[in-house]
Amino acid sequence: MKRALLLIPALLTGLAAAPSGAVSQDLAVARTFAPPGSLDDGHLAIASALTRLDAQGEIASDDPLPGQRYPWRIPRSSADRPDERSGRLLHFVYLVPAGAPDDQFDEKGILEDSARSMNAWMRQQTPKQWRLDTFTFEWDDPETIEEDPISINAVDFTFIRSTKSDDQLDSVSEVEAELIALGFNQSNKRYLSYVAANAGGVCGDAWWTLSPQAGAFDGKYSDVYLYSSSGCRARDFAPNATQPFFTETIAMQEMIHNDGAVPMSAPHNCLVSLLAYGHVCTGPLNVTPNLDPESTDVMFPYVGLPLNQKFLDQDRLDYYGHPFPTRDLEQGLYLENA
Ligand SMILES: [Ca+2]
Ligand SMILES: [Ca+2]
Ligand SMILES: [Ca+2]
Ligand SMILES: [Ca+2]
Repeated sequence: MKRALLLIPALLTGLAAAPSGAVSQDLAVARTFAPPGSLDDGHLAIASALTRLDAQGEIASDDPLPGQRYPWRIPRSSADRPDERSGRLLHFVYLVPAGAPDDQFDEKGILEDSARSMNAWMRQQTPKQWRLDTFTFEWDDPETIEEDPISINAVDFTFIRSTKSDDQLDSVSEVEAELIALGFNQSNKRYLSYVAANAGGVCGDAWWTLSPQAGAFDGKYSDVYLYSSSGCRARDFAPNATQPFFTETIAMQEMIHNDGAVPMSAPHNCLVSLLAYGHVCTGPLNVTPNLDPESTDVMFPYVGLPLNQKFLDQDRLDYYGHPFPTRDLEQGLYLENA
C-alpha cells in the first residue's frame, strides 16, 4: 500500500473547495482543528520549570513532582517495555522535540489518566475498549518504614526526547518517520503520540484511508500536538482516569481515524471541504460550527467540547455499527469486547 500525504496548502482557512484531482492515493491525513476565532500565536514556551535538579545536577527521581496524580511517580522508559499481553496493542508515546519543554506528563500520571479515561469513555459509548499496552512496576511506600512494595499496573508510555525540532515533528508523516527510525514500527502495534510541538490550528492528525471498502485498516500512527493553538485546548487533560477532557477529544478522534473512519460514503461525512473528509458534519462549518447537530460527535472536525460531552456515532449510521457494507469501527483492529 502506498503512503501519501494529501497536499493541502492552507490548513486553517482550508474549508474551501477541494483541489480537483488531488484524491489519487488511498491513504490520507485527517486532522482535528481549533475552532474558528480561537487561534493565537501559540509559541512554545522553551523553559521547563518542572525539571528539578538536585545539588549534583542530576534529576531527583524520588521526590513527588508538582501536580503528580498518584502517590508514586511512574517510571520513565525510552523503550517499549515487554508486553503483558499477546495480540495487537495500542502503544503510547510522549515525544518531546529538541528545545521543547519536558513537562513530565508521563511521570506525573497525567498521560496515564488520559489513556485510561479514553477507555472509560469507549466503554460508555460501545461494548468495546482499546487494547492498551501496559506494564507493572513495584512501588514501596516511603511513608511506611518497612519494605512493603505493591504492584502498580500502568499504561506503557515511551518517552522520547528527540534531536529533531518542533517544525520537524509537527505532522503525522514526520512523527511516523521519527518513530520508525527509532524502531517503533512493530506489526502488532499502533502508536498514538502526544507530541510537545505546535502545529498551529491543527490539534492532531492521523493516517486514514479514502477507500470505503469493508475490512481491517490500520493507519498505525496518530498524533496530538500539545502546544498547538490555544483553541485546541490540547493540554486540558482528563483530571482523572474516568473523565476525559479536551486532550482526549483530539486523541480519540485521531485513533479512530486510524481505523479508516469516517468512511467517505457515510451519510454525515463532511464533504464541505477536502480538509474535512473523514469527519462528520452537516452544514457550512466555517460559519457556525457550534450549531451543527454533528458538533457533539467525536469525529466532528473541530474540538469544541471535552470528550465527556461528545458521542460516538450516536445514530449508528456513519462509522460504528452502521448498516452499510463499508468500513466499520466495530471491527477495529485494536478494540476488544470490554
Ligand atoms: Ca509494551
Ligand atoms: Ca515502605
Ligand atoms: Ca513539519
Ligand atoms: Ca452519526
